[in-house]
Amino acid sequence: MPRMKGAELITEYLIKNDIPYVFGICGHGNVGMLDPLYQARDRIALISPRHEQVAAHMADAYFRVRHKPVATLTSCGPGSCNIIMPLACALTDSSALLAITANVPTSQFNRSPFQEINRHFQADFVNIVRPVVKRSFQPTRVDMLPLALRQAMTEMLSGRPGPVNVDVPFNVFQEDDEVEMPPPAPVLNAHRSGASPDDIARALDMILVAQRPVIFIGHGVTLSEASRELTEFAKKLGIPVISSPNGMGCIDMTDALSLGFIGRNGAFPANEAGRRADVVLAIGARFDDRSASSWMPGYSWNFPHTRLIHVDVDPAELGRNYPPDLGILADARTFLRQMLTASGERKTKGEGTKEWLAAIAKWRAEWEKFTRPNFEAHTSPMRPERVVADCQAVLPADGIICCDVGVSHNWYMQFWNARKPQSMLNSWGFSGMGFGAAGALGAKLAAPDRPVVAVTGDGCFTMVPHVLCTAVEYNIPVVWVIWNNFGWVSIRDIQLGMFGGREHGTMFHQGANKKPYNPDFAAWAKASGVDAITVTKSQDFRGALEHAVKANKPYLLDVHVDAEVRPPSTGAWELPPTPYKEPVYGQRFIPDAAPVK
Ligand SMILES: Cc1ncc(C[n+]2csc(CCOP(=O)(O)OP(=O)(O)O)c2C)c(N)n1
Ligand SMILES: [Mg+2]
Repeated sequence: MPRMKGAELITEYLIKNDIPYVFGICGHGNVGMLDPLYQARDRIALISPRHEQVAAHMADAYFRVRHKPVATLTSCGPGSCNIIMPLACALTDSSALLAITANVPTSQFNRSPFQEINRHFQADFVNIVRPVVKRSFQPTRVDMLPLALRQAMTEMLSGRPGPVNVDVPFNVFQEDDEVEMPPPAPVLNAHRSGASPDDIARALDMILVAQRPVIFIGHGVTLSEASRELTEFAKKLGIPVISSPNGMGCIDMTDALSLGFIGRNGAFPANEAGRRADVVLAIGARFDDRSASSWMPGYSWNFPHTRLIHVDVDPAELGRNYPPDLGILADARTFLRQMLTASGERKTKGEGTKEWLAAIAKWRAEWEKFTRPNFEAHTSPMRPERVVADCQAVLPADGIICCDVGVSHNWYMQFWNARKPQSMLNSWGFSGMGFGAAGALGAKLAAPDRPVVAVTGDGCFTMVPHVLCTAVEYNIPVVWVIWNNFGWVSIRDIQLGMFGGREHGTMFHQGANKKPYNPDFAAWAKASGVDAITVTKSQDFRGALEHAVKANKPYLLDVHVDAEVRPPSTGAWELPPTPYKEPVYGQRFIPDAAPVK
């Protein structure tokens, strides 16, 4: 057995698992890891952003685009505490990353050395991080590393993927021992579970007798790389598809069978179809409040009136919100393949879903008529729809859009047509501000040949403005579109709707007379070495974005967007105990959109 330092073993194991990057920030706790990374710099690159939050968002986005993980490296104490929020984003959206954190030397455990947290237990980072990772490991000797590393990598990618933590005391990086390099861990989707033949037969029975079937897809379909099978199955049986944000693009959203997103600011045809469906086949989707109109019956869905077939790899999701009529614990792609095979052996009913699809086409036409005119509107500041439309026109089908949090995200949910899987990134479960602006860097490293555009609010961007430095230092050519509306406008609108139109603490102001304030983002970018353009009117945006994408270098567009235009509401969102009133904000669309009882 070779004699190796702990840090050398970790480095070699990352390389053995084809991990090309470590995103991390130094500290005294992890300096022992930097030298082996230096020695191996031709095989694994260290990228060092200016905030640990950015490192973890980058790793998260990298995985979402490539379905291969990278590692983060943070020091003991505050450095590692800075990744709690992005780890929560990754966990709640089932994204894998290996978070290597440093800790104090084992010989100093419980003596309160510099940066130890030990109120309840020695070197207690694992309890800080515990709720936001799938698993945490704390090997305290070099000979514990091989097992911990193999188990950590395996845990991260098996079943429902997620972030995993390996917490390494200072001395474990430095000490050496005779250790065997463990075998590489299985890659994502190495083990796929299927449904039982009985369940496939029952699911098919339910779908074939349905008059108004709907498929609802989530991140599980993206993660299992089931886009082809999903599209084939939907087309074969003529079933429309509703997408939750991280399922977007699994069916080309310009396809007539794609209804878009559902929920408060979903697309009207999706909410209409969802609440009128007689059978819903949900695959790798979890019916969170925002895609289920806070579970109020009749707005987006109508369970138990509607029958539900729910397929997921995670048993915790089956029946979390709606007890399924048929719950199936299976991998999405395997299930769809089984359904395709089984449906080939069955006769589909004559008329299929023709009538249902005709009703949906009518809703789509109404929705288009209501929304489309604004997609071409010439205004200053810009109308939100126009920003979405021009992005759509400029980005190629395989371009990647990395969304941040806020009003801009609501508009992209409602109107973005993702053409391919893994091309529309959203912090959905946790909505961590900064995910879009920072994640874009990781997305670009995962797909260097595809354009990557981050759409980020002025508030979100101001939380992580140092992404500019990282893009310059490592020459990562992403484009930031700053959706500049001079405030935390998504929250302002909730505040205005709930509290008598009073605004407090939700807009950016300067001075006693409340002059709108923001930094000059373009000047800020230029000071960091990033080219930038300020766009104040709609006529200028498309050309500016085309130019920025073509430039193939880091670029920032400060786009002034009208804060007074709100996304139309086609579903609902309730925040108990405040009784739901329509609309809390935005305009409720369509006269006959009353809930279906
Ligand atoms: C880290 C973090 N802090 C606070 C929030 C709560 N929050 C959600 S949206 C939002 C405002 C976002 O502002 P901005 O980026 O300007 O987007 P806008 O809504 O104005 O389009 C806030 C504060 C959050 N989701 N994440
Ligand atoms: Mg804003």
